[in-house]
Amino acid sequence: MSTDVIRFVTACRVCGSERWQKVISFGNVPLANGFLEVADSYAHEQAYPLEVISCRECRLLSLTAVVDPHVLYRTYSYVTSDSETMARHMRTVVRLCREQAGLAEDDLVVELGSNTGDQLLAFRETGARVLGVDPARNLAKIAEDRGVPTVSEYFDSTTARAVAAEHGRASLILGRHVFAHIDDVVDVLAGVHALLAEDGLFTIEVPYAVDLLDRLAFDTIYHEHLSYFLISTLDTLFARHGLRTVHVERLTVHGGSVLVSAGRAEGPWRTHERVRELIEHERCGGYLSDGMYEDFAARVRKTCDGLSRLVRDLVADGHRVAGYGASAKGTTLLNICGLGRDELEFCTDTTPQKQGRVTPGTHIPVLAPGDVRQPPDYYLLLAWNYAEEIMRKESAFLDAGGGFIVPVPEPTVHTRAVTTL
Ligand code: DWN
Ligand code: ZN
Repeated sequence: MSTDVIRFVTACRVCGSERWQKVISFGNVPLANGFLEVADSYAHEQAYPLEVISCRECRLLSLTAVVDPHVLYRTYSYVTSDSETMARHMRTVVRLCREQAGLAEDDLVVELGSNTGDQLLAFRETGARVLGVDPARNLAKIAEDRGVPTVSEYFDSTTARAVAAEHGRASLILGRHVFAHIDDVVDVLAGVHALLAEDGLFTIEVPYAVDLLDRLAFDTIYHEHLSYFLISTLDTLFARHGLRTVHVERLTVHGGSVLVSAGRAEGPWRTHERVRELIEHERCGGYLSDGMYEDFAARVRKTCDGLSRLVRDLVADGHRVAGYGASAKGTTLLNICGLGRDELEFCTDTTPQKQGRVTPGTHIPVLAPGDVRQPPDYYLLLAWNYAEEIMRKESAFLDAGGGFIVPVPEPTVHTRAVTTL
């Protein structure tokens, strides 16, 4: 482990408390998107502590180790999925944001972590002016080539001031699955204040900690995801920094997410009833107490053991198993469940940036779907968040007797004939 690129968390990034509950430790795990070129030896591959703690004051779930964002994001292999599910979701986000922020023609929409620009292209179709901000130079270049102006920087208060000076104030600042990746959230919120119009909205989509806990989506824990938020935690954060939580929508993407909007505290906004309802649900449902997190850790261990056993038994019985979707969460799942090349022949993935490489830590070859000569007997669905779409697309595989192993919340095998637990 190279320690010069990690920082260990002491004070909570939301409330400053140092009263932590230890939740779970997965040991040292490589970076979720650290796909490697094929080599004779991977001895130089780095792995970093992957350990979750919960703040006893504000119930932020946080990793203990923060990996330097330059290591994580300057070249990035995750490209926003071009799946039907995601295309539909992006249209939903446009609709919700337009309704909530009351966007008018020509209003400025700035997206943090804009990736290859798909979400902003969907906004532009509705007449908005758009600007992306993304530190990944390889992806910002693709976005620019597609006509989406993109500043290839981290979004912080300095970048925000520069953007405001050049483009004016934004009516909507959007960050889909990026806020949970940020360590210095205080500086980002200072940037929001510098860039947001007086009556604008700051809208983030983050994995919802309630879904993580309820659905046991523990494989979404990896070094990119520094924070796992409850609405009450976000509300605390926003209130401390002059923002008011206005709307919240629960969404099914990425295993359960929330789209949360905040406006300036002194602005025209009032808090929607659903925000209060969810905060109350979190309080009454035990999400603010130690027991919830102790129980989570025990359930994770049980699912991991069950999955390892299931896959190993299938292989021992002579079945061929491969991974479907070399997702970031697949890296966590395979590494912590101890599933590698002895169990999985290959992983198939549609992302050109991952194909021809091997998976982090487990070194399983990643193949383009078209390069799979002989489908396995079972696919371990590492992109389980697209289960419905993938099983529909792969109906020929199912018709031929193939099966999908869905790993969470507990391992299940789906075949044409039966679904078994
Ligand atoms: O926050 C993050 C989330 C939003 O996205 C990131 N830090 C990284 C990334 O996580 P992920 O890699 O787990 O996301 P996905 O979108 O669940 O990844 C799915 C993977 O599966 C992609 O590599 C594409 C691939 N895929 C495929 O091969 N065939 C996906 C579909 C739908 C398919 O049909
Ligand atoms: Zn806290």
